[in-house]
Amino acid sequence: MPAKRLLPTGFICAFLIACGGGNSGNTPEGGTPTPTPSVAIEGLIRLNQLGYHSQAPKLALVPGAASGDFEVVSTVDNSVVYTGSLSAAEVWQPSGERLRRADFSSLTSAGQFKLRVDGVADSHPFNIGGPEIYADLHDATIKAYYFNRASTELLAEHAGPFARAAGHPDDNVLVHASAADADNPAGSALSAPKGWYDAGDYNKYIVNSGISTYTLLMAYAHYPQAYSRELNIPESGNALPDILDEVLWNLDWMLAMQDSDGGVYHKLTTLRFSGEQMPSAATEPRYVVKKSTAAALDFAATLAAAVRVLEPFAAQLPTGKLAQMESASIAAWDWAQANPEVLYSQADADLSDVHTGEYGDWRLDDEFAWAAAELFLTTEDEKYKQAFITADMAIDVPGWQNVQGLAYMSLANEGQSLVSTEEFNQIAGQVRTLADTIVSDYQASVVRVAMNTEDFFWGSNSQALNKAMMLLQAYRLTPQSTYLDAAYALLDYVLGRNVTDYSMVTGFGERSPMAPHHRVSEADNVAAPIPGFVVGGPQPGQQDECTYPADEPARSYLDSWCSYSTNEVTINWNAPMVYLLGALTHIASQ
Ligand SMILES: [Ca+2]
Ligand SMILES: [Ca+2]
Repeated sequence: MPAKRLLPTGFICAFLIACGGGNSGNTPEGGTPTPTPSVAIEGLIRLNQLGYHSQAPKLALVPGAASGDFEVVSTVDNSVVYTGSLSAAEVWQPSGERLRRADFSSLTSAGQFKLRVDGVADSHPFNIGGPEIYADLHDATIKAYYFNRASTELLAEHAGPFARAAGHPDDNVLVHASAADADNPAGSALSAPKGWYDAGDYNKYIVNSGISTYTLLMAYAHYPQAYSRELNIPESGNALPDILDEVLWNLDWMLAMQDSDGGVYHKLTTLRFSGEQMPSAATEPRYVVKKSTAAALDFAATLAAAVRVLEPFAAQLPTGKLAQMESASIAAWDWAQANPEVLYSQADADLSDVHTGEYGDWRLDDEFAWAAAELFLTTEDEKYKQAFITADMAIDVPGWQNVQGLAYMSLANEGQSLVSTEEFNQIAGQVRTLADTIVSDYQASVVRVAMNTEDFFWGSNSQALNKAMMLLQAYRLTPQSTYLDAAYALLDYVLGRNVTDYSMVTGFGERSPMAPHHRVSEADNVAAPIPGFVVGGPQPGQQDECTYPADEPARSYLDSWCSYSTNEVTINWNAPMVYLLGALTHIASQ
């Protein structure tokens, strides 16, 4: 492998995003040097490495062996600005560690600080400030989608050191035998360009595109004020907010994945994962494979939601685009009605030569419920409302396989004028019940984060972020501070107030992943990973059989290319982070 180039300080800011928030944690010039405290206690102080909104709760985790008071000191002049007492030491079950909390929520003055505890190394520097402190991070988490665009060259003017040649034109995609029909025999070709690479690999999967694209659409729809900044993408400066330009890049691909009978191909893929190559070098044949019910329903839901969110911009879109999306959505729904149990499994004989991500799902009531809810809100046709009621799905934290929470999210935000009071109360009641459970877990947690042992599964960071997104749905119905506090705690967790001491977003925080399982970042000859990607996070499965520093669910994380089970990136893990940052930034500015 070639030697990697190191980036000069500030390079990412200069080329990629209009940085200016100053939340990089650099020591300011001219301050009194901080004396090194004596370190006798093993373990680190862990906190949100990006920082805290002034009005937000502010907690840090301190090793249980420490005791007494803690101090918050200014990084500018080393003055003590706050003193408090540590909580009692308790074991946090998911990590097995004895931990104490330092609560400095009542410190609201803006500035850059460190936390100091006798016998422990000083914390990473962190900021307290206004709504703008997450602006650069928010922009980067959206721009990550641009960096994962298929079928296009990334120019230096937009991508800086991460400029790259185009790859995967996807204008000559083969029809796999599992997808063949009279119109499209096996081996015939079709065109399905654009879209985003799903993750660290170069394939494109409809199921995971659904929840990701929907979440970005709602991020904009619920907090449009948070999307006025431009992201320096090719479409910056046109009449559309850049986040919607980004979404359209993927919607164009999704539309091309629909067959003439309304069915939707499950994925566009090579037969095996490619090597650690740049996109332009990964030229193996690509296929559309079997049409599945899950793909049809996730497609139907996402396209229906897109029609509503994009409607105000109809004049800026190609003529007929919204009508095309709506009829595509309805056609996919109709196909799923006629084909309600076409499951996708690579254990089946007709897919035995396909070895890439499966996104298999054996329970589809939730996909029916979600597509029904979105089509009801878009068309106002009562038959879809009835289908949602018939699916009879209780709310849950959303994930790619478990999407009924998205139905409740849409209905709670947009359904009030379309359903009876009793029906709306039921929908809102489900949202509040879920949020109240998350709040109870938050309040009962030793670390004051609503992450229990069972939440540490593959992509645990997205579980944290999707819980936060659902808390915000309850907050939108009833602006109760505990919903917001529990959501802030989940953000803190992902940004460093976790036992790994990593801020789990590439390029952000004093210690962030340097070797994500992301082919472009691995192959691009730039030492730094592409910024703005949320990695999967700790979970005890260790399916990649790499060597991990610990086995406990909350500690089983490895910053290595090897660790595809904790250190990969995907479009559905970034999306709830985009949503959360937009929401909290907007709420903090009120
Ligand atoms: Ca734009
Ligand atoms: Ca499902």
